[in-house]
Amino acid sequence: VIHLTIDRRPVSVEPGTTVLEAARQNGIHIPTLCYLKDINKIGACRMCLVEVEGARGLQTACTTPCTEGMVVHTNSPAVREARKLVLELLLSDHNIECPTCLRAGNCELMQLAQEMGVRTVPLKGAHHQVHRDVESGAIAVDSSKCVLCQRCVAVCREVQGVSAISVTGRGFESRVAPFFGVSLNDAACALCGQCTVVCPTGALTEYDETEAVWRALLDPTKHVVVQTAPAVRVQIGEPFGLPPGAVSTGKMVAGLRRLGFDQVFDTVFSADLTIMEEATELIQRLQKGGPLPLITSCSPGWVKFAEHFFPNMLENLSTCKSPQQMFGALAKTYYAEKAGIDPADMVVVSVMPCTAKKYEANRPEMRDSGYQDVDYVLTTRELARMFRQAGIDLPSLPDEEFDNPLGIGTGAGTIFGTTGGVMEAALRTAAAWLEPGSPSPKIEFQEVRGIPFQVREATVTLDGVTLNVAVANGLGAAGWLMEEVSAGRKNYHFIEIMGCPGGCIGGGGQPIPAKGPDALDEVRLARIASLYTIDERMTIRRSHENPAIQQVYAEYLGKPGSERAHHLLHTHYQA
Ligand code: HC1
Repeated sequence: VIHLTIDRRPVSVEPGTTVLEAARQNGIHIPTLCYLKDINKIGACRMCLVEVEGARGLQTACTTPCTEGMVVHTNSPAVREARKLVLELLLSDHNIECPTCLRAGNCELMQLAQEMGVRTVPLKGAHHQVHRDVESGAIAVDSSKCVLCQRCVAVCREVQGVSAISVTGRGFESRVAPFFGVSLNDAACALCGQCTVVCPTGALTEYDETEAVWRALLDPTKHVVVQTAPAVRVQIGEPFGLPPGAVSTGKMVAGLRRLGFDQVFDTVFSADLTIMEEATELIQRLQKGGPLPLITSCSPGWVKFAEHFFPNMLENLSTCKSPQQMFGALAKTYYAEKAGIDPADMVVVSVMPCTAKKYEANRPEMRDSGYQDVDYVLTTRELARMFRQAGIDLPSLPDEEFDNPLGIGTGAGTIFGTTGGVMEAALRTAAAWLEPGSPSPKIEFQEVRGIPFQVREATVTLDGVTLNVAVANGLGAAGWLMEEVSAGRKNYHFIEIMGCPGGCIGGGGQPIPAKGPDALDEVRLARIASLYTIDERMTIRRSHENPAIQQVYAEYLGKPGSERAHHLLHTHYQA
């Protein structure tokens, strides 16, 4: 144990602890900007400068290890002056059109400027060149708001294992961009949006489609329907001050009706549909001997990553479209027919915790209804902004129910939103189908739950056959797992991969925690717990028991894997 003094307070820490960690462990606040717990400790921004007695000059707390007898001052006049100067320098080259920025109200740079008492930006001089990139239609890049903290670079490399972006150029030419300065759209970027979650400013954000959705809602010739992803219901309360993971399903539905959507539907319905098709595909592949492992394909960031980096594995990906896309295809066919609406006059909007879903909706093959199946994708953050623009205070709304029939979902479809959930939902139905006489078919598969360090492995016995399964969340883990499988070092029958840490509840379009990205782990766990609670409380917890799903097969699709189901609900991938 090491003993030191921080701000005249005696403190004891384990060897290897940095001054920043020691301060945090003891409730002493040191401001940070580039620092990201366990991911980015590069001391680049100099916001965490502290005074260490006997050391030459000020030290960065995030990179300085504690030593025996050290005496640290975190709040001396020299420290405050240095931090203020650092901020003034950053702001002198920053686009300070703050009221119009998407991050207004939730910008770490602005919070720090307030904290440090910066009242003017006295330094004038040269500026970085400004580059903006919205070509992907999923993520927007604005270098005029970038502080070069490199959190985005670190998360892309260390967590996601993609390394799509880096700092290119020198001096005032420097900016964060893919190699050779190309657009994100032309890079091997998965568009997962994890960079947007850790960006402290408005330099990296979701591509905003709220105006387009407002226009559709105001167009009297359009029938506008909305679907909401499983994870959104446990995220949307957070920007309105509800605790992380607060279940806000009914209030969200009420809010969407007040925005003017004609029908408010649930992606949980089509998650159940995905299970019907995917469990059928799993059983067929098991019976025919492959190709195995079957790998889930509902996470579009993961699909894009696989297309870039593992083209040899594409035949292992389930041909099932994601629930978002199954919903769109059915909305503009089955629902349009039932409701007597011309699909040309229908607008399908999704609310997703994901930036890659915007890209998925725009993929050219996602037009099996004869139209673009999903017209607009809003992230959870965009929906929160629309609620605010409409003066809707979510917590004070009453609870309302989804519309029918595309609004009926089960517990299985709900847990799609967390890592392990798609696997568990598929196993619930596969178990029931393979063991029809079983007196108590298994519902909860605890062995595939939780956020694994890299990959969670389990064996599951169905109808006397032992299946090896694996669950990976985050593209870094996915890449590692695919290397193992490609090399033949690991053998599985079924793999679930979600592109973001924790699954969709940790997606690139999630609300950014008020406490900053270091609170993400805690927030993700709260959201996961809430999804399992919703599942536990539902009377129908298996997808094939969803009456609306039974109805859509009886009235329209025939049976799982039918020709029509294949036409509307399945897809292909491009190496
Ligand atoms: Fe997801 Fe999915 S679970 S991909 O994480 O399969 O985004 O929530 O909507 O499509 O259902 C996201 C979440 C979401 C799809 C479903």
